[in-house]
Amino acid sequence: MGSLGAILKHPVDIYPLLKLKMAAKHAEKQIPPEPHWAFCYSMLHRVSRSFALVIQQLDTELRNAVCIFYLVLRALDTVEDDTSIPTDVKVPILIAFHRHIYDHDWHFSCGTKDYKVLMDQFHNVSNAFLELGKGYHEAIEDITKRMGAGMAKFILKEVESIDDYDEYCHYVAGLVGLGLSKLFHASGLEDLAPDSLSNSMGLFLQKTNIIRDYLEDINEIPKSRMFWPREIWSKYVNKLEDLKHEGNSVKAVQCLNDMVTNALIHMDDCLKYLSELRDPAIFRFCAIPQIMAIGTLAMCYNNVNVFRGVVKMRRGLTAQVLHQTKTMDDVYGAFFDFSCMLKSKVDNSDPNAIKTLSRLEAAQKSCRESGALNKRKSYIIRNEAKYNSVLIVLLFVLLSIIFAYLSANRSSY
Ligand code: IN0
Repeated sequence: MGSLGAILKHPVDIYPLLKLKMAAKHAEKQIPPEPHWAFCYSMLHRVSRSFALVIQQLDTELRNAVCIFYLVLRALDTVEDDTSIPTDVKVPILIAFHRHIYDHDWHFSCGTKDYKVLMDQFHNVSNAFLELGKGYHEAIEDITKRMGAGMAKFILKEVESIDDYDEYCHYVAGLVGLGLSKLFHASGLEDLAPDSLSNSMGLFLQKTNIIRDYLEDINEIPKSRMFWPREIWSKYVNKLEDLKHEGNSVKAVQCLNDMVTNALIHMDDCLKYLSELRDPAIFRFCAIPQIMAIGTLAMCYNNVNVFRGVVKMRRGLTAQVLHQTKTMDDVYGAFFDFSCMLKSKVDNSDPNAIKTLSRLEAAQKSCRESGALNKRKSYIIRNEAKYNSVLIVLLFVLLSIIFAYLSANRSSY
């Protein structure tokens, strides 16, 4: 549930963590009885944890389509990620993946742990896919085809320029945005969002993952995976792996801050996309990962630990985001708070300080102009202060009681 130390430091996490635990228990009980659907939903819970809970709240028909889309993409990703598959085997699989999903018994063994199970028993995913409606089939097939081709292109090519970086992120995440917008539209619950906004939603998430996962990707065995664009890192070091060496900490953090500043470009499009959603469950499904992303960027910015281990939002904060994100006002509040946190970490001597601050200020302006900030109660960072003062008062009362008790005992001797 989260370590005791973290809970004592952040007592505000206790209630959301308990609620999260209960929601997870409830979701586990809702697994459908048909074996192929049971496989898909239990797989979803195993590979995406908290995100699965948000998918679970979607309208049934759309939920099934999103669950299958998610698993198809995870499977495609497992093939792309498995550095032990030779290129001449991997490329044809990626290119033909959109056809494999129509095949009742296609499977290809690769990946590890849960992903290996997903790949070995992929026939369950195909069987469930075949039961979806035509509109969903078209959207999933089209995106899988374009993503597989894009991934194949980048197996043979490195991410050199910032344009390459945007193109790679488009294939692996921007297209997910386009696909989801098509699924929402096919469900009849939303208008079709403009492709450029859907793309930005994916880019913001994927760039955050690429920044956060630097060390994991560079240390990948048998071969490093490199997604940071040379156009950015070559300003600071000669080789991407040099960023993890302790002697290069100052340059490494400047490079990291440059990467975060690049990701911030997408904030405004994300706010626009979210503000145009109508269905409350779709809204939550889309908003929660975006808030997690800006929260993660705020943790990573100016933080040398990105090059030493894993920098993540604590579980309690994730639980808070899951339970407190209901309306667009909550999103403006969270984006505003995390932008404040980021702004307070910007050092004027950083080479990109002016650019970073202007991007953050632009996002804060949108949040302010929405009018949501004045009427909101309090969110994440402010809450913490409120609960901490309650805790200090409680501690003070407890100490006074102990003191009074000890004084009374002493006078009786
Ligand atoms: C996602 C996205 C996602 C959700 C909602 C709207 C989106 C719009 C555009 C693009 C992507 C959108 O969200 C998930 C979130 C997730 O999986 N979180 C993990 C945590 C983690 O760190 O991995 C969890 O365990 O909760 C996401 O990251 N991706 C994703 C994949 C498929 C679908 Cl259908 C939706 C992956 C990625 C690469 C960012 C697109």
